[in-house]
Amino acid sequence: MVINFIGDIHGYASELKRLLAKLGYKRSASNGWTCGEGQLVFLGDLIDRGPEQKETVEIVRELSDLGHAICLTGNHEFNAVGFVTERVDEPGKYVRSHTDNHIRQHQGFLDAYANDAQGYRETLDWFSTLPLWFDNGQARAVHACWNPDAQNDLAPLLTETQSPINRSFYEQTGISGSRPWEARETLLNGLEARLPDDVSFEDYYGIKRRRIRVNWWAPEQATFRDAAVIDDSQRHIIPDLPMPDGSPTYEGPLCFFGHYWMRGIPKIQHPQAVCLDYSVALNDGALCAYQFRGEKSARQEHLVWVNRT
Ligand SMILES: [Mn+2]
Repeated sequence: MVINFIGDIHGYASELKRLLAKLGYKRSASNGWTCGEGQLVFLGDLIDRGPEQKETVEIVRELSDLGHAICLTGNHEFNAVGFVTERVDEPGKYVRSHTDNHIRQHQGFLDAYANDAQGYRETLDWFSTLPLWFDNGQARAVHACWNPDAQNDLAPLLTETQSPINRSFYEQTGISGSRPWEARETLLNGLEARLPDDVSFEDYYGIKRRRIRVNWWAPEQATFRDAAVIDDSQRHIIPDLPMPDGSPTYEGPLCFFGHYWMRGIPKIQHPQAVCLDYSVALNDGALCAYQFRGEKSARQEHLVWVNRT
């Protein structure tokens, strides 16, 4: 059994086609898809940022419809649906608010479907069915964070295959501060921890922060500084204070995730938890996959990637 897990694409369809070709998947106009070994699992974030968002969606959707692929939802697919889903707690507002910043982040996607209202509707309908995580007993995947508590909290809103039962998933997880909202944030945007009262730091952009993104997979992180997901060049700005509840460590079957904008040459950082997001939307980024063949620990030689062109 082979499962090819594929990281965040963000509208870079050319890189996706090159990566798929490396994995043995190629499409010709006359014969359709020639497929590689096994199955594909996309880790979400197909859209926003890149120049070929519609084509990216079309490729992944076609492979899914043919039964070759499963596509998980990322925070960007959730937000695309949330952008047109009215809030039940504040009618007239949307689950993904229409701030200038949110519109700017999403404009490329809206533009891609500007002359295709039907395609836009069908794409959002498809996004709204995408599962939140994958687990076949030997390997697991989620967009940002594997978290059983959050998964239990969302279970009433999901089918047996972890897809939203209907739009109520988007409504309930769109109620700010609710348990479903927190759970969905954890799975799709990652785990965060609040710094002690009165403690804050200024991030790279000079914005005052009271929370850090927690590295939920690495073992033995005693302090906020150790546990923060941040480039090592910036790590010194995080307070070096103990985390009162300790930090989580991932144990279990091999788990694949994206979301975290890793930089540099793709590498296995933890034997059980593998990030496949290597920032293809940046000039020096890469689109990365992992070929899982049933092994218990991740192997560097199973990583496959293409660099941005
Ligand atoms: Mn993401």
